[in-house]
Amino acid sequence: MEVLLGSRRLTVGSKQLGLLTDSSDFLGQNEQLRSRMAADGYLLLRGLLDPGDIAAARIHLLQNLAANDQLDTSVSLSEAVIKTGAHGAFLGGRTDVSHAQPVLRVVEASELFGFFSGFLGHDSLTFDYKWLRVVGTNGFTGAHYDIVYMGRGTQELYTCWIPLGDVSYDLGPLAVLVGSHRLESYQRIRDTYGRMDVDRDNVDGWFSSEPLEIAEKYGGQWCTAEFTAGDVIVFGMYTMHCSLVNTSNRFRLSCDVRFQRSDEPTDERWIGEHPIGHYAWGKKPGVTMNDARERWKV
Ligand SMILES: O=C(O)CCC(=O)C(=O)O
Repeated sequence: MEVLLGSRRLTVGSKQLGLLTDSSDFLGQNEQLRSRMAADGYLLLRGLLDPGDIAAARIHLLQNLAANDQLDTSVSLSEAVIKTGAHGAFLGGRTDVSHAQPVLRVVEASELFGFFSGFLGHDSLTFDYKWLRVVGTNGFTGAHYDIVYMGRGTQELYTCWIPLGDVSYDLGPLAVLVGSHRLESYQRIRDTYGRMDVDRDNVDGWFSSEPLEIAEKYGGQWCTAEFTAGDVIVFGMYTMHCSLVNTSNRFRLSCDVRFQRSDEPTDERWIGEHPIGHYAWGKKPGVTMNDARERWKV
């Protein structure tokens, strides 16, 4: 299967783009899950969530997109075919859409709290802000560490990426740069880019929009997978990740959420009735990542 990673056309299952390892068999075995996370930087957990709940959240979102004239309604709504001229949207926040009951039932599912409480060895909490994404044709996310967006609380914070429906390769699933969180060759990136805060520093958030460039220079392997409704992938703040390019004519729907121990400090931007979010980032001309990387020598 050929896919697009940035501008590079790659074969899934190759040296440049491997397959994610499924850790679902370890569910309930928290020591094993922690070792796997320490080694790989991520956990792919298939079937953690109820596919029926995912379907209900998906329909809710699709109805909203249809009402906003974003979908080709000559085909079944469930296909999420993009209306000519319509684009993707970032529907993140604590909004009527992200906090509608069917969506909340997925992104704050008891299975997620149960998983994280076991994995973290303590009651868990989740940020009120939800990163709900509707990704259109040619849309993708560049390679980055999440710490640059949400690093003001505990560093023992985890992202959980939840596809709202099946995500085949052509829809642009998540990809992870295995090794980027622990290899010595990434130390300087962790010590420079990894200490950045986009609101404080007003630098681009993506380390690169050409993910392969990073692996070629610093090592590790990009890995991805097709996702089925109910699957999730969990990863830490220093795991470089991105998405493949959506090369289809359908929207890719997903939501990424954050979990941590409830007794650790939280990043105030993402908590509360009206999370303030990125209050400064991008509000005035900032530093490009190219300039920042030149300065950091990475
Ligand atoms: O869904 C995407 O395209 C990107 C998701 C992401 O960057 C994240 O989950 O942290």
